[in-house]
Amino acid sequence: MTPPNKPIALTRFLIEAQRAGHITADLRLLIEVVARACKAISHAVNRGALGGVLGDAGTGNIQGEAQKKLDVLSNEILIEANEWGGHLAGFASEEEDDFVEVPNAYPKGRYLLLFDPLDGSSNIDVNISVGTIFSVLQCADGIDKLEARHFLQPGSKQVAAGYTTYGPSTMLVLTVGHGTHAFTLDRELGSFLLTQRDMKIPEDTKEFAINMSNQRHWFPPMQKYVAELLEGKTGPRGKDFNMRWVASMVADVHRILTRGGIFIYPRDRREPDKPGKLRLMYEANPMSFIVEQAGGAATDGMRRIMDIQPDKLHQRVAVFLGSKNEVEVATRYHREAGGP
Ligand code: AHM
Ligand code: MG
Repeated sequence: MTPPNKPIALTRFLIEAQRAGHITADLRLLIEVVARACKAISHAVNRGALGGVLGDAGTGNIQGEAQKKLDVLSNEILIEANEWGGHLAGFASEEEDDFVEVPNAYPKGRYLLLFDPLDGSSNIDVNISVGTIFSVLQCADGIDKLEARHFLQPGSKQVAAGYTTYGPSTMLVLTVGHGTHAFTLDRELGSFLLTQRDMKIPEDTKEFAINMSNQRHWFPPMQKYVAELLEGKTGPRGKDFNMRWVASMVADVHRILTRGGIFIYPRDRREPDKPGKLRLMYEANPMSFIVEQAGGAATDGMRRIMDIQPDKLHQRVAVFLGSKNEVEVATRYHREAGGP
């Protein structure tokens, strides 16, 4: 028997989850392979300038964003690691125009893997934390030809979600629908060790995360909500709020999982046809699953994010997530105003 204080490895955690009936053997393999790919990405991120991986790739993605060399490399690492295992029917990535099929040379499986290979990549060149976000869905049975519509499932259908943060230490945070758990990469052993079981987000908070430079573009309910936070103790909220914004969603969400807070990327007036900046399938859904499993909440200001029926792979969404009571307050302001 392992002594109670000795952290267990991800492999053992997953085998126990399989024995408990929480995951299938294929899903276990899938998560292990994703974790292995994240170790390779962590290595590349860590090497930084020494690995010649900093800077722009000179290409753009379908959303018109410039790709960093590490965006492209991380995307390749995730696809190459997962395509041959036989557990996947296909991938969808923030860095790919369309979904990616498993090559015919390999057997096909029942899962769909969606990811943002390197989120917050504008932070790479300044040596600030970045991360990988992933989501796993099940593919409908009996499909001859994989199509984009097979991926278009609400977040409530996710069977697993996680992120890896490449910060002072590399951590993997994972849910398979039975709590949210954190693993820290032991570089000497080369394995992720369970360092926090059942993370719990405090229900109340005095900390918010938003890019304040966009304030002039916000709609009235956002203006009102944040103005009241800033009024502090003498304002209607009756307490002083602190603000943090890393501009790396994984880092901001990790802080919120650790000590509470609310993360907001609202819809604004800049691009009226796009509801917010963040992507539903690669960012908002997996983070919402992780946050809800830790006792937090996630909405788009009006609805629970995981109830949204996607109509496009690269769909964007407004995001309010974190401490349950604070997300409720922000959501109430939007509902009372009738949107957006
Ligand atoms: P990316 O996927 O292109 O890196 O964009 C997502 C990132 C999030 O990690 C972060 O919360 C947000 O963009 C920051 O946006 P901004 O620079 O507008 O503050
Ligand atoms: Mg991203």
